[in-house]
Amino acid sequence: MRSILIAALAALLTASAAPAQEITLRAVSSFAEGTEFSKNFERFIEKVNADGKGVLKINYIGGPRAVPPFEVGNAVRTRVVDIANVTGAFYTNLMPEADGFKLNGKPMGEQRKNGTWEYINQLHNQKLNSQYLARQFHNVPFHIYLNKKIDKIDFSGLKIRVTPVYRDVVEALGGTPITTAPGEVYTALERGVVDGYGWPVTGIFDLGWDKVTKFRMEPPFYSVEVNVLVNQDVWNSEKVAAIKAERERQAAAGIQALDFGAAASKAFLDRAYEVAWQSVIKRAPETGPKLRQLAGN
Ligand code: 173
Repeated sequence: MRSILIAALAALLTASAAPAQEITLRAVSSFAEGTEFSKNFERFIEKVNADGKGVLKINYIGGPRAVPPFEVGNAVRTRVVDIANVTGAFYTNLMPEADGFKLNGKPMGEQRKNGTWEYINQLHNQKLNSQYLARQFHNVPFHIYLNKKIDKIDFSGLKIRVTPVYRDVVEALGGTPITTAPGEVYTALERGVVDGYGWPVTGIFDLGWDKVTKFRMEPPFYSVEVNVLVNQDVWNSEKVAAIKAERERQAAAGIQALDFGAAASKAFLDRAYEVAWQSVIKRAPETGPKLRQLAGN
């Protein structure tokens, strides 16, 4: 994940040499501020804001008080926010298959190599109008935590707080699933509205759940996934901004643009493609025509 974040940052910083206007992006997390599953994201924002001074500023609106967790996916889709820290389990309404990400525990390096990242990125492009910038948390499993002792793995008669992550398995083992956002877990436990809950192995102390939890059922299962998503229009416009900044930098360095107008420009481009394709096809008559056909010009 680190390398892609740095690459993204570097791309954004390309614009830094020009006195371009500072870009401000709005960010939210689907998890409470300062807690386990927001911390990485918050560190990323701090780093971008430190390194990107004058170029790019991420305005961190905050956690679920800003946007309810189950609405964060839609907020990034519609550009209500520009960047979001959110688990796939919270946007299964828009992308049912997001529920499958927890079942892939391979390291991200491998997921990038074997095409998983690319496929999941395409799904985000299509269904969430967003770029799948990074998946965080490798090797962090989930557990079912309980306040009633069970003597075998059977949830009959138990009401268990779930998200889509745990719903199927809780139901399959006889439990009654009750879906809540993380922010409602403490009260639900305190009032006995639920007898247990699903949550990762890490993070229960952040919101004081240790005070209302008696048992952690073994074994751990699945793999936590929390994603950094960037609205696709924002992602694309960063490239436009970087190009604009470079042109401004050249102008500031005294390099003048020689523009001959629309007709001459079009004639030049047609010629440039035609002669280059002819040259390629002459040297590679077997493969060149196919390349040209695929390029569509
Ligand atoms: O709220 C949840 O229990 C949940 O689905 C989740 C997913 C990833 C990280 C932390 C919690």
